[in-house]
Amino acid sequence: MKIVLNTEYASQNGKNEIHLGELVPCFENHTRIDKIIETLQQNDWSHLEKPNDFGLAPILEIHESSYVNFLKTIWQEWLAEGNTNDILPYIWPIPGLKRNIAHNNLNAKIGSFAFSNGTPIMAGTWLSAYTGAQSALTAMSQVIAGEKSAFSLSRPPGHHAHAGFYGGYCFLNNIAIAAQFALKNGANKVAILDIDYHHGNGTQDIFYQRKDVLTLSLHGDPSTNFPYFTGKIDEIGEHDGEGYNKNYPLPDGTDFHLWHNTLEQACGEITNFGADYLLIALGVDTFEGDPISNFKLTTDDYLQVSKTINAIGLPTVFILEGGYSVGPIGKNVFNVLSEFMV
Ligand code: Q9C
Ligand code: ZN
Repeated sequence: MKIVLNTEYASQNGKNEIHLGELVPCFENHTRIDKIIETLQQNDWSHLEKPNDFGLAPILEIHESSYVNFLKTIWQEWLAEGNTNDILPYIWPIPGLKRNIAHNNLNAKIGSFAFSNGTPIMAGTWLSAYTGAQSALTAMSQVIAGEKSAFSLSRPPGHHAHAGFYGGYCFLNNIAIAAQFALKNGANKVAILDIDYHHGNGTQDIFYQRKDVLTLSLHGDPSTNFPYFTGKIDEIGEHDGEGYNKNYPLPDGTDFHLWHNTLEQACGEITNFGADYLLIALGVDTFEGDPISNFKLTTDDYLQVSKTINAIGLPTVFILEGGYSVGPIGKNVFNVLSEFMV
């Protein structure tokens, strides 16, 4: 397998988010990747590829240009008004308020491009997110070129990002960008399997009306978990995409037995679909020690996850998403990749 490192992974360096009514240090921080790199090195895997630059075009295949422009320019606009702290949205034009995304006030504009408040923007955000998308594209291109598997080792994550707004620690939907790139480069169908603890709302929405991308997500039931407003079982896609989105919400406290049975169901769907490539939104926030989640998977359980995904037999791209228990994150990720690490 090839592992591509987002060389700008530390440039996103937010200070705080609100957690249970309190300002706390961001859970999604660079120590996550530091730890994964350390574990890879301890296991004699020190060769990390650098991302190639595919430019903006593959990003604009997925994201609205007004939104990309916002991400590129908002920090300079914020500085120009004399601000120095991270940008956090605090007002949103939800139904009932008049929606005007062309608003000139920065706070109004920021809320128009965001859906949640825990995702700070600072000087390095655009470079970090852009290079992360390039890492995903580089991993995808390796697999298109014949590698059996590749891993984009990157933060910030991507699966919560929609075509036109950010949130849930995500700015650019890396896995959607990579999937679309595969379709533009010869693939007829791709499957996206999201095993992060949280529903992949951005990915679902981006491909909701399409039948060339099967989107599947296993996650904490949105009745009690972020992102709350999406991820239910009756969200099955629409128009051409009807039947090509499947959600597997699981109850709080889910253990490996139930989680893995569900994973096998999802793998069956992928096999029936007949994809050319499989893309995995790899979050290890399903780990029993995760500070913001409550599933019960253990470090050893991820070895079996690797076997089950490998048994599908498709060329596979892994894209890092969440996982906030920093101590064990390296081993947890390493174990998911283990069957592919040849
Ligand atoms: N303030 C990913 O795992 N809310 N995103 C958490 C604590 C946001 C998770 C509540 C969770 C987003 C990629
Ligand atoms: Zn997550």
